[in-house]
Order: sequence, then structure tokens, then C-alpha cells
Amino acid sequence: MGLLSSKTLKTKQAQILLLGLDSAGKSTLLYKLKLAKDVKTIPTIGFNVEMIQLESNFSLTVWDVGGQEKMRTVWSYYCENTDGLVYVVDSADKQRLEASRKEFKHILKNEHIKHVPVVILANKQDMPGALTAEDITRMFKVKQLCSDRNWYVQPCCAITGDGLTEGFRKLTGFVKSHLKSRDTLAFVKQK
Ligand SMILES: Nc1nc2c(ncn2[C@@H]2O[C@H](COP(=O)(O)OP(=O)(O)O)[C@@H](O)[C@H]2O)c(=O)[nH]1
Ligand SMILES: [Mg+2]
Repeated sequence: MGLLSSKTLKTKQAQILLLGLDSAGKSTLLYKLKLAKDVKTIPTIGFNVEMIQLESNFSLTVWDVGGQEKMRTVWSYYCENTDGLVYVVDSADKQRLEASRKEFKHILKNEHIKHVPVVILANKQDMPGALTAEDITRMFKVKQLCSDRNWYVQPCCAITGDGLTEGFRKLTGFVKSHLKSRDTLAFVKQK
């Protein structure tokens, strides 16, 4: 009991926002990561929240807010206190890539997530004709839009789980260094 609580105390927690258009695969990948098995998802109403721990002393609380049009208007409210952003793209849905790019660009303008690291998940790589991570990097102008922060574009398939752990490991690394520099800045300001 004592051991358990001291261990829990030492575990750092980061808040992660999981965004992307509806049907991009957010809920599927969250539960794939969490349960490591396929689950049937229903469109997210309100939000799902899950704790993902890839390292012994660091856990991510991942908020899946839902991507339907009416939910997109509230994305910005969730940006406060966010330490990392995961943006999921349906790489095979060419008709909605432009809409996805617009939402991505819009969310990055939010004051609360300035400098917050971003991992884009180029999901549905199993689908024929899916755009590659490189295609999406280029189309979304990620280099340009994310020049003030750490970013990475990870190809993945939420159904099989391919690429998911890699993407979240990358994010964990980014978030750790982001928190460290934020803490240092706060310390310097305090002095
Ligand atoms: N082929 C394929 N289908 C996927 C993948 N990820 C999610 N889906 C499917 O896409 C649909 C929407 O997924 P969901 O997780 O509900 O999307 P959300 O609205 O972003 O939460 C579901 O039918 C999923 O089974 C993937 O990597 N490949
Ligand atoms: Mg969902």
C-alpha cells in the first residue's frame, strides 16, 4: 500500500489531446493502445478519456473529444493545460483531407497549445491508395506550421495497431522535454 502510493506519486502525468475529423480512427486507436485488442467503436459523443503508460514513471492521459462538426467548435476549450497534441488523419479519405488540413491549421493557432509538441498519425495505411506520411507532411505543410515546436508524422493502422506505439513513444519523448523546458522557464521567471 505504502509502496504503491509512493510509486504513484512519482509517476508524472501529461495531458494529451487527441483530435482529428470524425471517423479518422481516434477511438479505435485509443482502445487498441489501451486494450491491445480490436473493439467496435461507436461515434464519440462527448469524450473518451484513457490513461496510457508506455514508461514506468510517465503516463499520458489522452482526451478523445470527438470530431463531428459540432464537437470541433469545442476543441479549443480542451487546449488549456494540454501538454501534447495527437492529430489523426484518415490517409485514405481524399475527399476530406482538405477539411482535415484546415482544422489542423486552425487548432495550431490556439494560444494555449503554442509550442506544444504534435504527433500526426497518418492512419488507415492498410487502405488501398492511402497517402504516405511524407505525402501528408507535404500536403498539411507541417514543417511550416509546426516550426515553433517538436513534431513528427507517424504512419499507422489503428485496426492492427501498427505504428501506434511508435507514435506515442515519440510523443512521450517530446512531451518530456517540453515539460522540462516549461518548468525551467517557470523557475527562471520565479527568481
Ligand atoms: N481500414 C481501417 N479502418 C479503420 C482504421 N482505423 C479506424 N478504422 C475504422 O474507421 C471507422 C471510424 O473509426 P473511429 O475510431 O470510430 O473514428 P473516430 O471518429 O475518429 O473516433 C471505424 O469503422 C473503424 O473501424 C484503420 O487503420 N484502417
Ligand atoms: Mg470516436
